[in-house]
Amino acid sequence: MGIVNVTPDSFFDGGARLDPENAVEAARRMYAEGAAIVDIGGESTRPGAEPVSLDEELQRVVPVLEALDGEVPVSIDTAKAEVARRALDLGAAMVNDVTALRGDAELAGVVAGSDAYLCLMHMLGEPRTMQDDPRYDDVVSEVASFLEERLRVAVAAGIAEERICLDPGFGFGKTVEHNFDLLRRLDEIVALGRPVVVGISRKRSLGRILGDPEATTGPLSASLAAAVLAYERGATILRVHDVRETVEALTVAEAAL
Ligand code: 7PJ
Repeated sequence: MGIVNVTPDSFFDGGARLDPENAVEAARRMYAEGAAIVDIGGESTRPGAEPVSLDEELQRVVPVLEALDGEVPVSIDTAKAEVARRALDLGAAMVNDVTALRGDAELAGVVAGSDAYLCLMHMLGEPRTMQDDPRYDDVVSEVASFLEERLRVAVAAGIAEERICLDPGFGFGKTVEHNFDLLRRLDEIVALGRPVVVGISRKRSLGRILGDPEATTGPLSASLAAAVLAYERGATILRVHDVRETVEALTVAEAAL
């Protein structure tokens, strides 16, 4: 899954893709490089980010989806029912909701009324404050219980279980240690029985484990190591910025699995 942020404040590309043409070009390139799907998002969820209005989010993503016109399989990264509705009308195949259906009471119905896939992600707190001293007794079992509960909620709302994938939410209310506990014990998330999405690409925990306590991003090399480990431990979808390199790394990993 290639990442296309249509935001002015992405932690990784600094918002270089706010121009719809840049976003469209990035989506096409990622697809050509081997991404199965591209995740298009108009709301930044990086640590400290403020929410964006519905109008603003629609203005960011709708022109990109219109221009792609079904050319590339798309996941819409949103927690808003109206954004999801518009994106699904424009051909999106998946809804990636970092709130796991806790953000907008109408989102479950929109997904249930479509044939879209849904990604449910774990987050402790909300983006504005989630990195302020997150605490768990056992991060892996708490994330697993949360995802199990959100899966039940989604199925009860009429979304077919076969269309749902789960994501432990690396960096969303987690310390470096929490993130590495989740990667080490990813099998416990995989054991929930649904495809697991891992989004660790370029995240700050990677830069911090390399020795920079102030890092706000991580290098490609570290992202590839994490992707290969996650894949080997059972992840199905890797959400990444560097599609070509990740496809190469995973192709090598697959050949030896
Ligand atoms: C994730 C996400 C993630 C899912 C972001 C970034 C930060 N969606 N959206 N999983 N991270 N499902 O682009 O790295 O880890 S925003």
